[in-house]
Amino acid sequence: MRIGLVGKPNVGKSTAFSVLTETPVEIANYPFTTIDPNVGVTWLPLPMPCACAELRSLREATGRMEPTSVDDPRGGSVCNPNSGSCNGHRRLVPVTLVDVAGLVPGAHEGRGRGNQFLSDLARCDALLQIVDVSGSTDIEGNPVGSGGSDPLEEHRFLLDELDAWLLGIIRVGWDRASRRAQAEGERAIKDHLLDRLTGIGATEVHASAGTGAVHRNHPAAGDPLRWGDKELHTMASAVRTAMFPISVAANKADKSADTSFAELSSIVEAEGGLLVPTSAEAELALRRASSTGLIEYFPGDASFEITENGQQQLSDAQRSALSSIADSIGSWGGGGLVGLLSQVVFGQLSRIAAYPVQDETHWVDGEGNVLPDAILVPRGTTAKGLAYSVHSDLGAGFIRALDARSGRAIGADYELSDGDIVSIQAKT
Ligand SMILES: Nc1nc2c(ncn2[C@@H]2O[C@H](COP(=O)(O)OP(=O)(O)OP(=O)(O)O)[C@@H](O)[C@H]2O)c(=O)[nH]1
Ligand SMILES: [Mg+2]
Repeated sequence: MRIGLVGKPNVGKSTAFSVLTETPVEIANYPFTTIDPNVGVTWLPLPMPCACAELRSLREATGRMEPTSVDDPRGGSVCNPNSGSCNGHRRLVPVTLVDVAGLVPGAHEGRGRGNQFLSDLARCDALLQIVDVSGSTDIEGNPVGSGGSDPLEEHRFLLDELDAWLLGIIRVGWDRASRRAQAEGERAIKDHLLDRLTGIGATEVHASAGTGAVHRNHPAAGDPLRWGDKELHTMASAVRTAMFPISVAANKADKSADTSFAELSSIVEAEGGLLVPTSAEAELALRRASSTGLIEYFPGDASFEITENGQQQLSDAQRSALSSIADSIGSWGGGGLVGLLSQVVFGQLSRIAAYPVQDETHWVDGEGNVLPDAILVPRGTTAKGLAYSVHSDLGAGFIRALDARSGRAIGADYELSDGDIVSIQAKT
């Protein structure tokens, strides 16, 4: 799972990246602070309790385990995650984030830093656009105090630049492809799209979305040899929508009088995305207070606990500043940056979790680690598809799988449910 943080310069992309990955990166109030992309990992809690909760109940019910004691540092969790962690059956899974350089209108014509860096977004499953709703920066990210760019315009031009980027890639070799389509039919067009776009993550589904949109929107377009700018633009735009679903963080909401953003919200929702008001800067303050042990805070929550350490060290002013930050995140709704990202991954991208195990009786791997992996896969993924996402050899040698809860055999085409625990048997 890979998500790109995009937007015009100076909106808070790197601040959001820093909040989510807990990695310090360069943040400054001028455009193009970031040039080379920052890549890091954020940890998202699964919406459902970890499957280790069931294992624990089972063990308790059969007298093999005492009920969780109040001082259990793991809050009852009994799994051994290979990556991430699990506390109180709150299982964290990794999501890769890419924070790229800012994009300005006309980037596809070489303005600003051009659109070369968009290839940094290759293979992203979705994009999160950070929009500055405070009006403190113009469309190119220059600080202006107030009356800065319009959030709607900021969103629209970003889509246009992404379309122009894809269009530029698709145009290369188009004449030849459209001639080939005369003999070979539309397959030649899809092959062309795949040739040109596989490197950035396109698949058959995206190629079909592109050609399908031309037929829908230009029924009189005729054969591809006659497709012109309009048709190619429609195709690029449809490929973009399919490849890079977009949601929006209405950032710097702390400096905005109105935090409803109804118009931008409905535009984003019409495209299948969502919008959440955020303050990356405020969340960074909460994260820092939490990582230095002054408060205990779950990202996205509207409240936090002050630790003993914090009781001694935080001044009244600091306490009330932190409280008002948490209150704002609560009053805006949506759970801040983590809440937004969770809705993108589990809602918009409909990812579900599957737990591959080697031993279906004890739910362990070869080394005895309990439920070592929680893998995110798209809803609709089959048992064989899961095998492939664990390892290509496991997919290629797939014989059958077992549902570890029931012990029943499941075939290659079995569609996984959220939280399935699966043991895969394969030829080695
Ligand atoms: N008030 C306010 N300021 C913010 C917020 N998020 C970021 N900032 C400030 O906005 C400025 C730009 O932040 P960056 O994270 O560097 O922005 P960027 O989008 O990565 O910028 P480029 O790398 O130049 O494209 C910095 O001064 C941040 O402190 C926010 O939520 N509220
Ligand atoms: Mg930056």
